[in-house]
Amino acid sequence: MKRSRHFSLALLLAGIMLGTLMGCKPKQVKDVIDGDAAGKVYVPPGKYDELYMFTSGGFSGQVGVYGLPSGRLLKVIPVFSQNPENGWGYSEETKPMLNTSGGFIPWDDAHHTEMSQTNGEIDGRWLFINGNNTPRIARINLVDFKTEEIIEIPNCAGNHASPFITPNSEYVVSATRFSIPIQSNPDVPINSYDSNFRGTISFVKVDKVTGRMNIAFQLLAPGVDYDLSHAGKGASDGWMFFSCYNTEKASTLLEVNASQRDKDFILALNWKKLEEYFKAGKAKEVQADYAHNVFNETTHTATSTIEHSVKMMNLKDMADAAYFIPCPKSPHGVDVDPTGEYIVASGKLSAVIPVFSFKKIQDAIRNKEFEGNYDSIPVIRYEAALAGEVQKPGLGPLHTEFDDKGNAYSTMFISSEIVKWKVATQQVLDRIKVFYSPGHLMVPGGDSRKPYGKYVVALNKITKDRYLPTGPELTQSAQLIDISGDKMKLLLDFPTIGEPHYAQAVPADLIRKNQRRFYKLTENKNAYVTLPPDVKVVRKDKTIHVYMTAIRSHLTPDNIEGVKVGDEVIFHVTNVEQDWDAPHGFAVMGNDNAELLIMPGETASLIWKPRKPGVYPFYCTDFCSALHQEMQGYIRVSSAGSNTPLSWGLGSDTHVAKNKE
Ligand code: K7E
Ligand code: CUA
Repeated sequence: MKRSRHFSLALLLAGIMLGTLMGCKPKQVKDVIDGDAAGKVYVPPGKYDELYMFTSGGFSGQVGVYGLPSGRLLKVIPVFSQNPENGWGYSEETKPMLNTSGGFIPWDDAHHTEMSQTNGEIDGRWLFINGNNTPRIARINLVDFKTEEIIEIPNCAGNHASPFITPNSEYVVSATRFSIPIQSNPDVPINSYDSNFRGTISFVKVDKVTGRMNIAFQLLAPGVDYDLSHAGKGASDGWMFFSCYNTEKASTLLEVNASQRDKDFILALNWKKLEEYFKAGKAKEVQADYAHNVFNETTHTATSTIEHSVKMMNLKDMADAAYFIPCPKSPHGVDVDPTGEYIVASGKLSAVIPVFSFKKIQDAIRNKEFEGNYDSIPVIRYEAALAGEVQKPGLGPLHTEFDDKGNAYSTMFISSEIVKWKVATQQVLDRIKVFYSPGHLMVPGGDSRKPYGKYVVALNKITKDRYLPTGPELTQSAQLIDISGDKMKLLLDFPTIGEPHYAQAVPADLIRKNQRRFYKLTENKNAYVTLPPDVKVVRKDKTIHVYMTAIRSHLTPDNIEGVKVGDEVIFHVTNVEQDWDAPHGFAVMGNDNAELLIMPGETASLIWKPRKPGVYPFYCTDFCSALHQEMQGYIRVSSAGSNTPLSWGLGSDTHVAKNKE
């Protein structure tokens, strides 16, 4: 009996997928390309784009920075993955950023960009992003587009409902996608899911001035899958909403077994109340190891500290702080409109999009309009919380963003379209095809209290025939759509790095005016910072430190002798330029890590272990001047037993090491 139900559900899913493949799409879907599309996306040479867009790099672990409306890629910011282009995660200064309680982990799966907010508006200071696989949250400083901090989230598996921010950047919040056995002995049978598996929700405090993160408290929560989240704002400020699936608590064949119940949940948390409980001392300290990595902008060096405990509260003991709201069919996105009154939940297999009213949720709580409990948490009656449903939006609703005119835009993964509807009436106004299968979508400022509007960007999972083919592995893509009029109009397709789950965009001025152009040498506190008179080479046992400078167009020293096989050479290169756009690179023949790309005023270090005697060239890897090709030198390596003295020089200025070997 049970088996046949599984089978028929699988058939239904297969039918939907087949329908998509065979191109059966809902009627009235139009492919509208704006007649003046070229004019609307053309940014003449030498002119700037109107907006910065930040995309998550998905399985690349990085962040992409694009200009809109041109779609030009401006930068890849390395976050959770090593990046040979600039030595991120390879240089000695940056390696600690990728440290975790489980050691050095040079890759992750990044999903949600989240910019800091003041008063519910994007303030352009920091960009947060989650590492999904090895649970981590990173913070990028938008003054220099550099990852400045990464904190690991313990007691978490699949840091997916993360990092969603509260309206004054009080917290970035993270919830587990996968429930797991938490605490004491986690070695339990998988089929004991129901009794042993739990979720956690972490409130990570953000310092108002420095942006520094620390885990304030964690909540032990029912053992379901927490998928996505958004903070309340305006009317609903102080609350946080999470989509939950697998309320069936299945641990195998979730495709079928987690799709049994007609409704799963939205979890509504009163975080201000939870904060009060926490301040009143309701949390227990539990043992948990996690790394907290910080990049210091004056030492240009990261440190990694392992922390050993977190404060935990059990959600079911937190009276009046948590409520479930039934939500059809495995909800994915949960999005809050700019006023904070409407909470939109997208059930992946649902035929409607439910829109909940914050006011009605509050009334229902006051009047105890509950249909029962789930794991000791009251479940509000669906109708009591509902403002209305968007009827026939399309197939496979995933995510919703908002414009500045009271409209919402939702992605339909299966029917490959964006649907525009009116938030207050839930009436569908327009729809446009996208190519193909959008996940998230993004309106600039579209998850904040003050959307900028003008465009929506579809972040598509499948590109198939949209670009020149590149073998089996194809690019991901974004599509820019004009939403300034009543009808949505397609303007531009452009490829993206990795898989762009979520993205955010803001008017360029908000960020451009704060840009750092170089690091001041006078403020460089790196342990190996070197100014021209202090250039030297120092042996400490089998480690040789080269205190090197780089300036157009020479590296000092450029001749080094006295290195022996078995030594480890560390080149500490200070770029002594004090000018915008004057980086130098550094590589030495056979170095088995990556190059260094050193910004003006910065110091970076690279380890090199020569394997056999010889003379090895090193050079600047960034074409920095007319005499860039001359920016080169040699290092001589002698056999292990040789007595070649350690010496270095530039031109006629040569030195021999005074220190004893
Ligand atoms: Cu929908 Cu990870 Cu936000 Cu991808 S998630 S699409
Ligand atoms: Cu410095 Cu090329």
